[in-house]
Amino acid sequence: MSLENAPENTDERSAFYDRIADDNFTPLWQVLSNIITAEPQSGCRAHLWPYSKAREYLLESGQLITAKEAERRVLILENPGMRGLSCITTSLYAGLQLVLPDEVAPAHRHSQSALRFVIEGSGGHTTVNGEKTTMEVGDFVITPPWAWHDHGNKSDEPMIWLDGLDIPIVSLFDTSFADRYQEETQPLTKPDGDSLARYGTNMLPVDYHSKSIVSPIFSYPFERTREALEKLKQKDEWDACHGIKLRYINPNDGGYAMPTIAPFMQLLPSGFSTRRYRSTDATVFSVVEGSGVSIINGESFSWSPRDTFVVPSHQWVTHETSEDAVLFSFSDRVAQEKLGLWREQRGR
Ligand code: 1HN
Repeated sequence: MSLENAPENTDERSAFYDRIADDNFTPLWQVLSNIITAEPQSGCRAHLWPYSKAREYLLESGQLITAKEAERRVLILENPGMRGLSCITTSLYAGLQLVLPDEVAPAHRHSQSALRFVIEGSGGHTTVNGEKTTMEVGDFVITPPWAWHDHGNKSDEPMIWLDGLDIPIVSLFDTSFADRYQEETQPLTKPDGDSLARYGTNMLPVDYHSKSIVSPIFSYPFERTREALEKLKQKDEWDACHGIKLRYINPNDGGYAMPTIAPFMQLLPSGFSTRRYRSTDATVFSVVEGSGVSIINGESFSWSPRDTFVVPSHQWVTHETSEDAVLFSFSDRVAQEKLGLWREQRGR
């Protein structure tokens, strides 16, 4: 079922539309079928950004500008169907960030939430609300809305990570605020690993009762996530569409770790072919281990470690692997669920 197309035009109607347009009125019946569609009509297109190319461009940008001058030295992964809009899906932003040895990305804060997913390097760090977190490949790190954050790299290798932000969502609501810290970096007020020890060991401090919608854990180390997936592989009751898929949670309530972005990690065992699946949350994938092929809306995308690819809303997808593959992903599913909008469909 779809809504009817616009009614026929007559000279009399056209004259009326023109006349009321001057006073900022528009007849709904002329636009109804464009604004209420039977299915999602998105500009968002499936796409894959190979890491070899991304890395080359990032390192080249490292010769052109410092992290400090750029504020954040990031190459935006711009959806080919929405160029110029600084987004990877209609509702989310993604980019790849480079911090070179001894560089600092200065402290600031904004109302947008951010996640970091570490792709290359070891021993770089990000400081969030007075707590420093060391970054290792595969770690998932949160910057909550309005939290002071700065990044650094005291190692002798480049650090590269994927940034995911809810920039288009915040724009939609016209709620963007940002602020620069008075110094380049913020003071450390907690020991490293404090929040992980306090909130991230399946225990909570006695008398802790936070209802915060952002997880109090800043960093979810890859090591633990990987171990969990490996353990779950032993019992071969895998989801036909997702293989073994876990979501990162907020220990306050078991909900998603962030209020606007839902993060996941999944393992697709070697030789696994997923059943067709689609959902309304356009999803960004970052390949951690293994290689495979995803068929998105009939188009084939071959991926290998460190590549990024995006699956648009409501497009059928299947994944196929010839070795164990580990995929990190994120989408706006958490926001859609809260708003009663999220849908999924499993094919045969
Ligand atoms: C930001 O603050 C970071 O803190 C990265 O690393 C990317 C893109 C737009 C706006 C703020 C960061 C960003 C950003």
